[in-house]
Amino acid sequence: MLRYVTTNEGKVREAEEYLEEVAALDYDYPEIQADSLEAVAAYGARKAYDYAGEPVVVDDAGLYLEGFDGFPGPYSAYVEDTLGVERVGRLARREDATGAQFRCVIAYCDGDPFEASPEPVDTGERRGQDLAAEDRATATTDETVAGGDGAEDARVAPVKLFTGAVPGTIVEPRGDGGFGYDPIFEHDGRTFAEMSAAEKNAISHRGRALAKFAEWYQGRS
Ligand code: ITT
Repeated sequence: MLRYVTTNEGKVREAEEYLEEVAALDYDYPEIQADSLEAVAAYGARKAYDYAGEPVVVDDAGLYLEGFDGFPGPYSAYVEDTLGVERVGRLARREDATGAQFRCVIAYCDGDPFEASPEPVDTGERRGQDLAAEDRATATTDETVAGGDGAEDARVAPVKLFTGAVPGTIVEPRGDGGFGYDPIFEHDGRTFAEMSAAEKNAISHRGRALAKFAEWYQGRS
């Protein structure tokens, strides 16, 4: 059984629309401090696989404010907990920095190596390289195999990554749906919190990453 590893029920609801046989695993995997979602997700997927012993998906996402050089990005959860969504929204609007993007990275790990597409799976051989830099370099590809995370203990199992992004504008909060930053993130005239889960999924960062993952995973199983 595929496990969607998250403490966030909103993510599970969205994932269920794409994946037939998936069960949530409420495991708070350690999140490393890194400047890419890829590194955080890859590390988390290896840790979660070690913990669960069955195929896992870890999903790391963030809000990137263009006028703030991508802040809060991989620190989005911390910023939501400390500042809160409304203040982030006010800050962005006050600074006229309302251009934004949501990004999502899905990391899959089942302990096995993958078909080498588009590049070889990582193994211990890549130890010692500047893996964080590699993660940054691969951040723009749609589908890649993660290099790692800079930590020694969770680097052995191969991880496959799928990414999705969606552009939007930061607005005053509207809507009751979704979660996290959804009420302040407008895309095509509506905030994500004003959309149904299906509508959000059809265009969202997570939906795009999940669609790529689901297609690949079907071919694999
Ligand atoms: P897990 O790590 O347990 O999966 P989380 O909510 O901490 O749960 P992330 O680290 O991926 O998940 O999320 C980073 C932040 O971005 C967090 O504040 C989320 O609420 C927010 N976020 C993630 N996806 C989002 C989405 O689709 N819409 C709005 N906010 C989102």
